[in-house]
Amino acid sequence: MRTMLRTLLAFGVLGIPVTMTAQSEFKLEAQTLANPDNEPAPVHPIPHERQLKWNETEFYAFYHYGMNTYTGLEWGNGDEPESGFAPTAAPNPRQWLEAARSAGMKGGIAVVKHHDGFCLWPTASTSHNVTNGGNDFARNTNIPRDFAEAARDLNMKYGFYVSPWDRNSAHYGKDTYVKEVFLRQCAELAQYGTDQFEMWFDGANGGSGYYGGEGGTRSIDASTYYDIPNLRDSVHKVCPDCVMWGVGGEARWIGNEAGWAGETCWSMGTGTSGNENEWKWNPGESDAKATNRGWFWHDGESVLTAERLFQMYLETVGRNATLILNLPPDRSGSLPAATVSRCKELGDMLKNRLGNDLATKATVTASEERTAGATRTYTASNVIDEDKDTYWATNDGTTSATLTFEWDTPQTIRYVSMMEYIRKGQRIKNFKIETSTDGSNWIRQGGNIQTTTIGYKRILPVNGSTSASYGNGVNAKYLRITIEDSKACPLLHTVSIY
Ligand code: FUL
Repeated sequence: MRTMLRTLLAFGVLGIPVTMTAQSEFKLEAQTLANPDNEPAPVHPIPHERQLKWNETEFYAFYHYGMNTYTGLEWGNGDEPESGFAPTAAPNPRQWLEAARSAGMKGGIAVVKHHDGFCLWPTASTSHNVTNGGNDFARNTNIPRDFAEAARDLNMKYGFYVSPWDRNSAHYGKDTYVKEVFLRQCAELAQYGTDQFEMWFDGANGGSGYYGGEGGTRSIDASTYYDIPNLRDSVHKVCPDCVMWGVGGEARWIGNEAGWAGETCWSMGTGTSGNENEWKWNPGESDAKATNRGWFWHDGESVLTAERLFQMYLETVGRNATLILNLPPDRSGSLPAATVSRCKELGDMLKNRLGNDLATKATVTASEERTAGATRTYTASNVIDEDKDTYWATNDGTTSATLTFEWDTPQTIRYVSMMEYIRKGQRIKNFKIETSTDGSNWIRQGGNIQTTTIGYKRILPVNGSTSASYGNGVNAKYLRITIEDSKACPLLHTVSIY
């Protein structure tokens, strides 16, 4: 561990600038004149490999736990005595992650330092940490260590939320904070596992605080203050798959904390809808609460219904964003029983509603299939072969086309899920979905929902509502997806029908 830390510090996390190559790179693909596989050219920007892997995590948990759990605050001022952190039992990150897994989540991000500056691991960067906590459970707490171990054991993804804003530190607002406190903390956290998938840096930056007793208000310019290019490159050298969220510049905030993305949602640009013309790959993540009070646990709070959480899922994961759903541990350091059972209920609902893929039982045809290459085909059936690396494509120049699914017997259909092969850029700009019982009369489905973008994943409820309950579904022997407009030939790797 010592050696790793030395290595990390040596390559720049403590201030030696390194080159700014880490985020959403221009990836120059080897252009061979021959192109023996007849692969379509990418439409830039394209995601970095780590952004692709991050997208595949889709749905994961957020755990806000720390000093605020014991004070009842949402934003501690930074002057809370360390003795106030006093879990009534040993904090149990494994229990947190097991609940998430039962909800169908693939990982989680644990808050290990919030704006109050209290660190949930024994750090050398400040005395405001667990080792000075109020009881033995506190003093033995090491959330990054236990969280990473549990995640690995459960085969889940994991990462940490470390607040750049620190209302406790006397250094905040000065250069010394970045070099001696913040970057050092990130370097320490990187030691807890090179397989982290995301580091979370919230956008709350500067304001009033304790600041080592001096008090007052300190403000910074987040775009320059935190030495982000250095931090990003340094973390990537140790944790190559770790997406730096928010100020880190590799994935974006979806623009609200209510669990929805725009019906149109590009993986470029900012906010709920993104922007199809932006140069940088910047996919959306939606952070939302599963409970009805704050991010941290509060006495008397309740958990949202499984129906409401399912709606959030459809409006985020189903709209080309990821969903990070907050599950707050209580004062015992575990999730309350009500949260655990709601997670299971949600997981069962997801399995029941989005678990039995009817597309795999259909015959699929396309209006056009790209000419095969030496080792690749682009047939319609690639969208149901359960292989994300094979895809259906049209020839260059064809930007509208249809994919038709036909079953031997009529099916009851409620949701259609589509995934673009975004490795070559997000392309589709307009599509529609229709069903038919006879193959000649077609009814457009999806109500008034905008059917513009698809991206990493798009799930369209055929009844046009993400909030209405499950419903009776639509009876169909045929389902047709028409790509009406695309930046270049459309590429779909998977279509699922439920
Ligand atoms: C925000 C913070 O200010 C909130 O307390 C919370 O952690 C949320 C997820 O991010 O920026």
